[in-house]
Amino acid sequence: MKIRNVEVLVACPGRNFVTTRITTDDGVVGLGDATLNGRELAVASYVKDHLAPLLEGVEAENIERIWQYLYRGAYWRRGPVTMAAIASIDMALWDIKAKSLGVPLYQLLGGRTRRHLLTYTHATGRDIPELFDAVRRRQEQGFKAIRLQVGIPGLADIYGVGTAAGHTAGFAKPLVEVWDTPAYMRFVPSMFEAARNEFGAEVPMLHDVHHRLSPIEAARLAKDLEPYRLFWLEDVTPAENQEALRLVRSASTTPLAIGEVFNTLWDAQEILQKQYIDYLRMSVTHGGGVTAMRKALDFAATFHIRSGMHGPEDVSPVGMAAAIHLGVSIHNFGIQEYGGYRESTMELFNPAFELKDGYLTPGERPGLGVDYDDALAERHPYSASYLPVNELRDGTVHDW
Ligand code: EZ4
Ligand code: CO
Repeated sequence: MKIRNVEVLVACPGRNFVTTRITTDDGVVGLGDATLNGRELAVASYVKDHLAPLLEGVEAENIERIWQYLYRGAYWRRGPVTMAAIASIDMALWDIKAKSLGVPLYQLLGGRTRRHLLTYTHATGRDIPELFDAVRRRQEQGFKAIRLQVGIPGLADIYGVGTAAGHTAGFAKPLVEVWDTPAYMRFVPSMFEAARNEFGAEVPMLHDVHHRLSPIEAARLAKDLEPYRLFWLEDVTPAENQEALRLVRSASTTPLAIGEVFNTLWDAQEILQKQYIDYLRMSVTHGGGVTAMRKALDFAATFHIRSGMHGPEDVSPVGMAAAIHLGVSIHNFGIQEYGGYRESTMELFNPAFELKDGYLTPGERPGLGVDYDDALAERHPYSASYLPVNELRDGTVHDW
């Protein structure tokens, strides 16, 4: 079974998605997610201009070899553009192999280790009452675990809340958000105190700091939030300097999750080995595909670290399907983020996975269980869009 062609499909059914489609000489079609929010066309070019020509005529069955060929063979390794491109090829090849054998992908990964996957979704509000309404709506939809993000008094827009909330299509230039660390650190613990009083001790609650704190600030926030027993505190500090997490770890027992911007196991090596985190946030889409993520999560397992794969709306349903198949097969699954998709996105990809009562199942369709509707995609052309950037009150660029 040889690769006949590799296509790159770009569409914007409300937000941009990049999808790699591989067709074999006997007509089996596989899909892979290559979406890199705000840098979509760079990955599209990487696949179209640099990978597709190398893959035509190659045996589609040899997934591990192809992964090594694309990773080692390029000389230039790692980085989000390269790894999202490789991930999309890898996903498409796993999709093809499972379809050609007539089984859902998780069967090739060792079968199921659990019935279904616990998910968490997002609740946001400009203030606490609005946030609590959002939490109630999410609970009514069946979600058990919820990420809470709230506006900070005095700040117009902050991560996850405000005009850029959802940061989807139509931001042809990045919006600017204004950030104030002391204001944030004063307010967030009071929000979680109120949330525990309102919703009780049992609801798993999460929070995303989005890389905004220095190590000593992160340590204090983790400590201040300790009484509210978060499921996890995410991206407390930018993780380029991983040794910085030692300070946060020694200050509190609030569980930590990091890794949504990581692309390879090497990016996570130190925080895994030193057990600085509890959940690894790398996604299949940005972590080099099913082949690489399986290895990364097996490695994490030896340090008692569980999966918490990134699952916002900008990981396409193809990437989400890959995460779900992997999640039901690994032993050290933790939780799956599920941002949810608008209807136009679900129509475009027609995923077999199902969300019921806050739990995801992969479905039983062969392969990843996703399609691609070319006619529908044509009605939603690419539209340049960027995430916001963040500035301090004096105009200093800050982490977003
Ligand atoms: O801002 O996916 O945990 N989720 C997140 C996301 C990220 C976007 C970046 O493309 O932090 O909402
Ligand atoms: Co995040």
